[in-house]
Amino acid sequence: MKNIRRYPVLAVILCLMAAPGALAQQNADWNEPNDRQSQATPMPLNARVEAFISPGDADWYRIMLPAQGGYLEISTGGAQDTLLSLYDAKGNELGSDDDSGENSNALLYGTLAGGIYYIEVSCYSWSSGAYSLQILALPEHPLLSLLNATGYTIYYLYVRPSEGGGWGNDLLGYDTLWTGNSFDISLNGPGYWDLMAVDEDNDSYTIYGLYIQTDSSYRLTIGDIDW
Ligand SMILES: [Ca+2]
Ligand SMILES: [Ca+2]
Ligand SMILES: [Ca+2]
Repeated sequence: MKNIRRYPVLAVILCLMAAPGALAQQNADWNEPNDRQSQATPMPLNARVEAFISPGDADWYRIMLPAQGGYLEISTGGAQDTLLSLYDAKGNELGSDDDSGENSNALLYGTLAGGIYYIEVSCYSWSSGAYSLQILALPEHPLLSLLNATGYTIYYLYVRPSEGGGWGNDLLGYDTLWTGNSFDISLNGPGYWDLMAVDEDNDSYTIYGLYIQTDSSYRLTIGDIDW
């Protein structure tokens, strides 16, 4: 009898401990029902939504790109192992990703024409949990403003994508970049970029893996010199 009496007390305590978390998780996805393209939640650009996913769940979102199109970066965040797929207005899959983002998060990016697109978030693991979805519209040609703070005149300047490829042509051409002056480099898309400068003494300065999303600046100092 003593044991039987204890169970209800124990059960009540367990419920009190478990219920707030479970309720908060179930209520976390205000976008449901959104399991199909026709139920997709409209989402503005440059926005972030917090939602909840379980195995078997699919969360659809709808975005609209202005007529001129643009460069989009779509990513998930949080501890869940998510998958991302992108579809055009007719439902053709344009791309999908599993783990290119942070940890097990998904990341899709690229230049898209104007129009309506659909994003599907699904779950790769057997656990349920919260995630965030972020949609960033980025400039197709972000400007990197390089300030020469080395104390020396720069004669040659090169840029290349960090993922590979040659340095290409000297961006300065017949010009030189005096110390204290800036030079704007138009990059061929957001992403990781390497930069190399050569000064009047033929000393070089190389910066690897600058992550440029939007117009940015970099201050090149003597500390960047290659030894
Ligand atoms: Ca959901
Ligand atoms: Ca859903
Ligand atoms: Ca993943």
